[in-house]
Amino acid sequence: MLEKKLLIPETFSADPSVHVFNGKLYIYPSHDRDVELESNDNGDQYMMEDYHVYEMQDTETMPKDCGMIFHLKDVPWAKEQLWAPDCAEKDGKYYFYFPARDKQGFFRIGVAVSDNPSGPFKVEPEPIKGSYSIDPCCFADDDGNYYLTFGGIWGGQLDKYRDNVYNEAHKEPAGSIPALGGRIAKLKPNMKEFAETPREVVILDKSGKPIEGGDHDRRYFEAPCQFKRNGKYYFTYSTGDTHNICWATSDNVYGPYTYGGILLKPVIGWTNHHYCVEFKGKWYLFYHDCERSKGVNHHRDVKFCSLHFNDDGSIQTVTP
Ligand code: FUB
Repeated sequence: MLEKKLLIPETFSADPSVHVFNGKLYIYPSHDRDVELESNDNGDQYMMEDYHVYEMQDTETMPKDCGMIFHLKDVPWAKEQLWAPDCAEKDGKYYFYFPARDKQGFFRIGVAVSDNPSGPFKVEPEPIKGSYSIDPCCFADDDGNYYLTFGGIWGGQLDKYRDNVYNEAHKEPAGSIPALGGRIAKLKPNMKEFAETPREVVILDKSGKPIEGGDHDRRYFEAPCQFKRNGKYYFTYSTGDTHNICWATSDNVYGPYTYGGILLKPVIGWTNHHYCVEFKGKWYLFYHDCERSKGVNHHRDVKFCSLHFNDDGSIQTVTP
């Protein structure tokens, strides 16, 4: 059984996004570098320089490294920090979304395109116009529309934005002020541009009030994942400094989403990042931890385990 085992022992890997393409699982993780770097709250230790893609025949067979997707030097607009990516398929083409700091130090989201889930991918010369912050997740709705959700506070810079405009003076809301939400924008049919101005993904508590900025156990921090099950939209995310992965649901892709509970409790290491995927009728949770590196935050390893839903659609909490 590979559940909760090291999947990519030859290197460090993090931030898995996972898709079923052509009947196989494809893992698109970040590639943590085996170098010594000092950790801080800005995430300066996450100095990743390339991406690899991994193909997994089934949940019993170790993934195969299909090679490098691209290197930082292949991205003309990017300066550093290739953080959590995602990939989506449309009409036989594969679109790989990734964040990086541009030459001015602002996170933007780029796209690379391939005819094959394992590449080779060709990087678009410019980031997506109007994109900012980190952690893109591309959700394919069953009506043929695709949406990009994204955003992360602190090192990911989302707390500096209001109404999609950057201002250095802005801070993460505190106390009873509503927390910031992730962002969502429908993609144009070309999958390389936003079809609309990004909107905020509001998360409400069960009484219908927005989750407060001071509620660090439940407020949105980073790492969005969106999926649909039995007609319900799920929005799952990390709470950052309290290290939970939480889940929320809505009848509308844009939200508001109602907070449901904790999906994954804190793992070893600061960051908690995940992806929920259905494969051959069963649901799986891919995540990372720093068990092997004994808590070195930028030496993470991708793992997975089964994910269980209750009859009412609620998710059973996973304890790593
Ligand atoms: O890997 C760098 C950053 O750490 C990701 O973008 C976040 O989600 C967190 O896992």
